[in-house]
Amino acid sequence: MPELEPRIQKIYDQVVRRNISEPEFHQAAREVFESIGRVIAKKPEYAEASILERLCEPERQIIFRVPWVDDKGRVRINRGFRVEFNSALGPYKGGLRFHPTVTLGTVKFLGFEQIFKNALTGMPIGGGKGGSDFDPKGKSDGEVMRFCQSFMTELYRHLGEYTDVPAGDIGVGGREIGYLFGQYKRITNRYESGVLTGKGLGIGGSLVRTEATGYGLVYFAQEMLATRRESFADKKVLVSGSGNVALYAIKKAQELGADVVACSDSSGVVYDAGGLDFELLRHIKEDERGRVADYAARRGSASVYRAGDNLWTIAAETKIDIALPCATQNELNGHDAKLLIENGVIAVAEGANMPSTPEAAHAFDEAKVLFGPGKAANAGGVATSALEMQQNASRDSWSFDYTEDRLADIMRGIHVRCADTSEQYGEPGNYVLGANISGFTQVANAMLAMGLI
Ligand code: NDP
Ligand code: 2IT
Repeated sequence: MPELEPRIQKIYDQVVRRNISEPEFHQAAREVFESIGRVIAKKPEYAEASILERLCEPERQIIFRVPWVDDKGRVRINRGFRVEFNSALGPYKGGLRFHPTVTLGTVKFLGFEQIFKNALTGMPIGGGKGGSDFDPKGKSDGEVMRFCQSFMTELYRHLGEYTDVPAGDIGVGGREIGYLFGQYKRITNRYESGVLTGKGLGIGGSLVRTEATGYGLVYFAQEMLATRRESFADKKVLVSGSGNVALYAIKKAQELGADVVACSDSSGVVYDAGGLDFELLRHIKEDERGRVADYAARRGSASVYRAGDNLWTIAAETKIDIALPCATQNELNGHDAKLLIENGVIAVAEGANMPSTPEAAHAFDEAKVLFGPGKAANAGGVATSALEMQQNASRDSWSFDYTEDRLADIMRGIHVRCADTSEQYGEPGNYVLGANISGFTQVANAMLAMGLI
């Protein structure tokens, strides 16, 4: 692991001390810090104004009790979080994650990443994130609704279209956003469409928001590939996960001529040597809320299901050209990266937030594999959320094609920003460096312009 400059190391040590037991937050902060030393050396005004120290301290952190009643009439208690990290560029913006592993540290790492990601989109949105340790798996619609209503009964007072605008993330999709929006509307007596994004099409949602993160990821990867005169055509691709991001990454990669051979969930891996059947997979995951094992069972001999397996080891069996991790943080480790590199991977683009461990990310960098970090590569989701906010503010709704064109433009813009910045700092093609420095500079300049905030 690269060492930090002494001045930056001191700030990092303080972050660790002040945020004990939050290893994912430390990891996300360190990754940004590794890039920022060079900016501070060039622009001492950032250090003089303690910008880095301020950036690591959320503007506000909200933790609350979420009581709800299950179908058996039992009272259940979960913990709710919203970390309003930075509003220098606009209202706090970022998703809500419902997963049993969610802690304050998870939400802080996600909120921290979101600050730079949102800056990279070039849109006027600050960074925030929220969620709960509630597990929607196996819960009835009624249970999910009662949970969402209780969650919003506390959270509503902190939200607003000019204040804080949540959306989905793991375990939070159109169903949950609908219940949350309904409760917000009821409590406030306002039809404030722009307070949440990822809404259904009949209640102020935007076309393309469902597809946006996965499509945007593939657009970003396509731009990276083009720098080496490569494309998705005839490439063999692995996609981890099988949720919202994974599904639409699979769809767009297939549309561009790729052969996507495998995906996964937390129970196992499905490997179709002849390519995944997207429509069947989408139907099982979205309409039936099923598992990849159900998909494999329905595909019969076209498909092999491997319970509990590691998706990335498929690279040892068949040559994989492109890897798109789209499940969760730290799902691709140094060992997996080595395997992918040894077997000829040319590009890795992160659909999930921080799916590569630091060891994996450094291995890709050293091997000169094209590596698109999540804060750049998966920014299409939040960017399309900002397009949803624009439509809500103007009481308009745009066509699918127009919205997708805007998304594609935004992803090209992010790629240019990352590529230009990495070149400016002497490491052309280092998208991690480019994304961190470009995102940081925009936020830091806005903070300086607004005085001591
Ligand atoms: P979904 O809930 O739709 O899907 C998540 C997928 O990842 C599922 O297949 C799930 O499997 C798997 N997964 C989740 N947690 C784990 C775990 N601990 N171990 C193994 N597998 C796991 O979420 P999304 O597709 O929305 O999110 C996926 C990633 O993309 C996350 O990192 C999220 O932060 C990021 N992201 C999402 C955006 C969005 O717009 N939705 C935007 C940008 C980034 P299982 O069903 O078995 O849990
Ligand atoms: O990680 C992310 O960027 C998201 N989950 C989407 C956030 C949003 O506000 O659309």
